[in-house]
Amino acid sequence: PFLENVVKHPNFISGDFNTSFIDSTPELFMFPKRKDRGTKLLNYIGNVTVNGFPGVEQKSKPIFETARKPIIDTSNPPQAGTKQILEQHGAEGVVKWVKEQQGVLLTDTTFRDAHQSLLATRVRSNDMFGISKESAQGMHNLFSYEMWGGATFDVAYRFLKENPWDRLLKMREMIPNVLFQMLFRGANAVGYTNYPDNVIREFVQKSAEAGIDVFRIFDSLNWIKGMEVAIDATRQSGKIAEAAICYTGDILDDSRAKYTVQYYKDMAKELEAAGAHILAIKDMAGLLKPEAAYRLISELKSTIDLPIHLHSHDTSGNGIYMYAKAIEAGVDIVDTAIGSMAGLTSQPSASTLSYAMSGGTREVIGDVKAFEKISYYWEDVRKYYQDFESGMMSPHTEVYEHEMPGGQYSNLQQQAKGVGLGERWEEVKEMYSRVNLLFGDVVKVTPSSKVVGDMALFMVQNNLDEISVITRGKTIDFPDSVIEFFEGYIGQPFGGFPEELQKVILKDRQAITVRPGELLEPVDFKAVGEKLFNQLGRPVTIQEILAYTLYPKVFEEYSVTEKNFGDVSVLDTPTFLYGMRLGEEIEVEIEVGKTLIIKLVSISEPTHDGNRILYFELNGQPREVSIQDMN
Ligand code: 3PY
Ligand code: ZN
Repeated sequence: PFLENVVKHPNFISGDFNTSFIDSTPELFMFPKRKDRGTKLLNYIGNVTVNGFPGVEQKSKPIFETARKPIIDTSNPPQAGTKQILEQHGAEGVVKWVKEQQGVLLTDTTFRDAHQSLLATRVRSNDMFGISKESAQGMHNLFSYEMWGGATFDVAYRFLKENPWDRLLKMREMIPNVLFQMLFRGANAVGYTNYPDNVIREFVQKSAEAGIDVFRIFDSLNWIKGMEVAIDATRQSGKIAEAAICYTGDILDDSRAKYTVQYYKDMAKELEAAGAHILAIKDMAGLLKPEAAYRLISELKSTIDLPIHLHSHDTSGNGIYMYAKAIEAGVDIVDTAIGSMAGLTSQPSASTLSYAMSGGTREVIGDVKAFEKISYYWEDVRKYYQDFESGMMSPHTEVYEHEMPGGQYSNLQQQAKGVGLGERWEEVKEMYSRVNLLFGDVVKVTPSSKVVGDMALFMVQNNLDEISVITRGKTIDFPDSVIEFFEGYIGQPFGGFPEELQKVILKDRQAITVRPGELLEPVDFKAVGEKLFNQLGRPVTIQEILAYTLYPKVFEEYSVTEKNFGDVSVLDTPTFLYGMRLGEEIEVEIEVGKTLIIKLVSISEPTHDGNRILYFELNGQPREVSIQDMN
């Protein structure tokens, strides 16, 4: 009945139901006592113990050592850093300060791209919180932490069943001294399709309020129109707009004449004019070769007046040498990861680069000993996620052929396994590069890379090649993402779409050539809020409204999980992924100062209806839960 009272309330009807509405009408929000958190967690643990976790081999929970924490004193606040420069001198002040540095600055990607690229984005907030305070102390002189955005937002809700906004807010508290950076896909925000302009603006504003300082904004086709709204919104929020050029092809290879030095220089000038504070070179696949890096950075330095921030992946094994050449050419900031989360499809290692540059004219700004100490922690944590490793054991120079982004490699591999193509992974990779050429040699980064990946999987699965796609295409239902791409809803590729293929894929649909944001109706956040309110039976925040707007289905599923199991982010990762062993006892801190002690005592054989009863002790009291055995 309280729901009825709420929806009939005049303020609710007039749409004024934000928190002030809740504050002024508390009687409407007297909820029945929540099912207790302990029981919900037991249900979660019971379920994973019996049925396993998607993507994790079902077996008895391995014994993991407790992750080694570095001995770093966290009793005093950490030293002031770039965050304080932004607070005191604004975005321009940060730009000026960056330009004054003689050494090279680092962005640490361990909390975002490193695990997106090595572990299918599965690293949980709990493991990040476990090292945040030590990182703030030991790595106080970084330029930034890249710790949000890209695929982390989606994966947090979809697979980890946790709230990415909480991650941001809590880490902000623990790391108050260094800039927080997020990866923002221009008009695609942190999703896979274009969103209306008001969604982009609201997302940027709310992320800024929650603690993001640097927005690395890119467009998956290097289409500047797709970046302008986000750049403007970032400037409006008082934060740092880092506009990115996605690097593809090879500027030193005359046979790949599409993406030349001049192409990149023109784009850099346009981004400077569009209001960028910093220019990023986003080498998402690690294609930039050392001599090319020297040439590109040198030319860009003499073309624009912005600091240059280089992002790359170490898939080929050339990362450190490439960074060294870029540093020699004057790059201001480079992206690295903590050693045990670095290398291969991830970023080059911070400590390795520090030693590589030591004694030269431009040393790395950072404490190499702190990087090393923090690396032990990640070395142990990484083991929890062993089932999400890509299996890549050594440098792959073939990346120069397939051009697959580091952040996509392990994710596409999971996708391939999901559709039964795990055994044909080599073929999928080869097809990926053929699809790129079929599409006219496009920039490949989320979401355009996902389109290429989806098409590659589709072609391998259906035994199609370039010719049969064209000749039989009229009768083929192509994947939705591919159709959307050829309709122009991801933007316009440099050089246009291959016309014949476009016709085959679109059939009688019409393609657009304007910015999709100009055509999309603004989202009515109040209406979405009402809908969610009715659906969930509780007040919702603007962050939840945004999450739902980006991925309605994912958010709905997350909400159901949250309702049934509560906040599962409090569980340690081995328990979250494997459940519990018989006789095992764990401690779960559900809030500061409130710890549950959980012991799994026994598990029954399945009952006639296929349920198993799990007998626990919760803080010494017997509890049982009944779980449907899906095996
Ligand atoms: C992302 O968009 O998630 C990426 O990491 C692109 O490289
Ligand atoms: Zn990357």
